[in-house]
Order: sequence, then C-alpha cells, then structure tokens
Amino acid sequence: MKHLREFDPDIYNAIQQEAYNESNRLIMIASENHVSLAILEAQGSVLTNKYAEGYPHKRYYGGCECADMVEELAINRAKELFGCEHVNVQPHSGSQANMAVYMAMLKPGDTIMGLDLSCGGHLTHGSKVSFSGIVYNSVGYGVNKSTHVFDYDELRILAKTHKPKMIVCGASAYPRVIDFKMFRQIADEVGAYLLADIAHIAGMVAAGIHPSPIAVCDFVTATTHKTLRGPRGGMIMCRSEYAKAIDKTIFPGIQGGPLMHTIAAKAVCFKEALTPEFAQYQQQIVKNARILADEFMHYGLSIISGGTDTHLLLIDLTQQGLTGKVVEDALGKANIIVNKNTIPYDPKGPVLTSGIRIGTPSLTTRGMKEEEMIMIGHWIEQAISDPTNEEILIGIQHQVLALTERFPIYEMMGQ
Ligand code: DSN
Repeated sequence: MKHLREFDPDIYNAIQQEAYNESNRLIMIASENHVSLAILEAQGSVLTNKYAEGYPHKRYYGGCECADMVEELAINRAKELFGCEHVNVQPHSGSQANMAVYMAMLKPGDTIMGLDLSCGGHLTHGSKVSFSGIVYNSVGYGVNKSTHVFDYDELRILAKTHKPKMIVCGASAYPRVIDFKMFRQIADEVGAYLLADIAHIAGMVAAGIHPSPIAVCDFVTATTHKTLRGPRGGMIMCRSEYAKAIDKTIFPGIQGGPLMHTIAAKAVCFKEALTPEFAQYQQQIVKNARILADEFMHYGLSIISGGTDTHLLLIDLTQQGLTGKVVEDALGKANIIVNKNTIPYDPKGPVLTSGIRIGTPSLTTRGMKEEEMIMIGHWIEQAISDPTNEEILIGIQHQVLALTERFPIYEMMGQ
C-alpha cells in the first residue's frame, strides 16, 4: 500500500491500526469474519472504476464485457452453491436486499410479520425505526418466554389474526435451527409470501449444515460477509417467476450502478464456499460455538435457549446483575471483542442490554479449535465474574496476545 502511505498517511495508518487490532484481538462478533487475500484483491481492484448499470448483456454503458464476465460468474456460482433458480448479486447490503423484496411484492401499508428485534430479529424485519416498520404495517413475533425458541403454534395464531402479506423468517441473534418448513406451512395457511433472511447462517446453509430455505421459501436474502466469509454485501435468491420483479426493483428501483469490484469479490467467495475445506470450516464454527456454550454453562452462566446449533450464542447476564454494556467494555479491555445484545423480552433495552452475543466465525477462520475455545471460555467467565478488576482484565489481555500470535490471520487461511 505504498501509494496510500505516501499520499494519505492518515487513512493508511487507520487501516494499519485496524489490521493490527484484528490480528491482536479475539473477534467474537457473530456477524464478522476475515476474508481471504484473494477476496481482498478482487475487492480492491480496478473494477471499482466501472459503471455497469443494468444486468449482464443488458447494460446502460459501453465497455461492460469484463463486468458481464464477472457478474455471470458470480451468478452461476451462487446458483450452484445454493441450488436456487434465480439470484441477484447486486444488493449493496442485506438491508437493500430485504428492501427490494418488500418493494417488489408489497404496497406501502401492507402487513409484514417478522421476528422482534429484542428477540433476535433484524431492523429490516419490521422494526419501527427502520423503513420496514415505517412503510409497512409490521407485526412482530417473539420466542417462547421460557424456552427462548420459536413457538410455531403461537406464530400461527398471530399470523391468522393479522393475515400478513409477507412473513419474514431469519434472525441476527437466534442460536437455534430455524424450521423453514413450519414457516412455509404457516405462510400457506394465511396466503403470505415467505422471505427467509439467512444473512447470519448463509455459510452453514451453503455447506449443508443448516437446512436450506431455498425449496420452501419464495425469497431468500443473505449477506456475503458473515459466515459466508466474503466481501461486505447482499444477495437475493428466488424462484424464476419472481426474477423480473426482483431485478427491476434492485435496478433501477432502489440502486444505481452495481459495485462491480464487490461482485467480483462475491464470485471469489462463492468459489471458496464450493470447496470441501469450506464445509469443514462451517462444521468447526458450530463445534466451537457448542464448546463455548458448554463451558459457560459449566461455569453456571445462563445461555439463552440452553445452547446453540449455530455460530452464535447469547449469555444472559441477569443473574450477575450486569448489563451487556459493562461486559462488552470489560472484555474489550482484555482484547476480546463482543457485542452487547438484548435477550428475549429484555427489560434493559438496546443501549444497555442484559446480554452479550458471542460468535465463532472469525476465530475459526484463524484455525482455532476445541482447545482454544476452552481457554477463551475461561477468560470470558473470569471477566464476567469481576468486570471492574483491571488487573484481571490486563492479565487476560496478555494471554490473548500470546494466543493470537500463534494464530496469525492470513497465514492460517493458507493464502
Ligand atoms: N448488524 C448485523 C449483526 O451484527 O447481526 C446484522 O445486520
């Protein structure tokens, strides 16, 4: 990066600092990951220069032959990976992917039904502070108050009462398998479209570790940067019958020129995800999350839903009398990066919260396994037991630094 270093040392230094931080910290934010060098190269390529409004071979600009090649590769690989009939790889983000599905199929004021933010849903699933809850009449569903898993009978009653035009399944903080077939049955009973937002679990779905929603849902949206370990961006999959409506809504409906450099990086991500190593990686993510959950429960910590089937888990800090904010800050001092997170029906709200969300995709990318999870579980438990004890936190930080040194990010990815 010598040109950047010479011309803009401020930005260069911020990037260097970020690289340093990522390598010297345990990144346990469930939605983050470390991409391969191949993806970084595609993302940082000259394709950022190119305008390619439209779709392959139907562009509004000349000179799009390389853009066409790149987008067709991304589309074909995504189809092979997920087994979908149609895919649009242009959404700049998961939010825009969801917006496009709503705009293609619904009218303002129509009813959508999605998981409440406080129970693990996403802003774009109908939160009142998001366009999804402003433009549409949103009805939220929750999880069972004692088991913290979906109660499909309650969901059915809610759907029959409110008759949504679209049901959204998928979550940002739900640790258990989602039964897409049950959602399909309920959607059919009330005549609703079914959208699965698999942003968090896309890597596991691609690897066949989590059931796929493709055959049973009308629309499937995803981001490419979480468990899928690609560049930051979104995608929409659907049956051929909805292809035209979806494509038209993404462009020209809500987006202009596609980010061709990002689409190239998405294509690389899909190629990586088609390898057997990727499937092993996904299995290890889940194994690591389960080990952590078991460790925490062994220490007497309360885990939402009593464990995990996925890449993430939620610790309920109520019995410790702590907020997620306090624990997020304490762990940060120990170089362990997590995010405070609401637990179902959280009385404390999203600023303080009663929980923390913990994910294993990044650590697993670095090559960490069972042995490391046990150590990390112990450090997190120590920090939760005494979050204001700077001596303990700094002691953990030293151990974290020794561990991260043994797992350099890019070398461990074999690039
Ligand atoms: N903000 C993301 C997450 O962390 O889950 C979802 O978009």
